[in-house]
Amino acid sequence: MKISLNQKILSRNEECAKKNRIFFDEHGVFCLNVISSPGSGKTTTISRTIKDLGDKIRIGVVEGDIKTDTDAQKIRDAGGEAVQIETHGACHLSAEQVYNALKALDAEKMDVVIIENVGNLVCPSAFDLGESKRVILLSVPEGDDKPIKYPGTFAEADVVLINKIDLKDYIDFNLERVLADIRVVNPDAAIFQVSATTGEGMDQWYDWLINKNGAAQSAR
Ligand SMILES: Nc1nc2c(ncn2[C@@H]2O[C@H](COP(=O)(O)OP(=O)(O)O)[C@@H](O)[C@H]2O)c(=O)[nH]1
Ligand SMILES: [Mg+2]
Repeated sequence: MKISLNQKILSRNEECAKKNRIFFDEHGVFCLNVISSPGSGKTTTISRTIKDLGDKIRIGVVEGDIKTDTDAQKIRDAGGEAVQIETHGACHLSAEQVYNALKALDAEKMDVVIIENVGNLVCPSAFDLGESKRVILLSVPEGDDKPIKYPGTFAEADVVLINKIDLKDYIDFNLERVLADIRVVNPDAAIFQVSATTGEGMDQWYDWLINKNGAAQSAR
């Protein structure tokens, strides 16, 4: 019974993800689904990206959280447009929630829509939101064992941002191991070492975003 209910939920989600993908294609919107543990730096990375690229590309943000609109407020403080989805306990966003949020965001006016998923390294990876590309964040203080503990999540990434790289000399974090472990499950993902607070490495991420923007929306 449990398996068939899960299948129904996932196939309903898949239908709505298709609608989102059509919306993105029709409006020329490049959409990113950003997934990570709580606190690894999603909101900080998105805010800095908006501050640094806001005059080149129009970026809208869909924020997913179990409770509060604090992240949407931070995006607005950074000069971006944001709509908050409160999931009231659900550990991931669904394609339908994103579909409804896109209307509130005026997404057809955007070049890029960034979805900050609910902080969780497991559940969000099972739910296609219709995104063009998927970004997984891993921050240095979380530990270097995350790619081998959550291989399915890392396998689905188009980009892995290793954030809080400014802390690597203060924490027991084997960067070589992390890079090798990601490569085992995902030989093709672009991997960038960044610090969303100091700005280190962010230019490579921006180059990727600007070059991919508008291209291959239906790649997933
Ligand atoms: N040292 C350092 N701290 C960071 C960095 N990025 C984010 N933080 C801090 O990590 C905490 C959580 O960041 P936040 O963006 O809210 O994470 P989220 O829960 O993934 O959205 C905040 O206190 C940020 O200031 C970074 O690159 N380096
Ligand atoms: Mg956040």
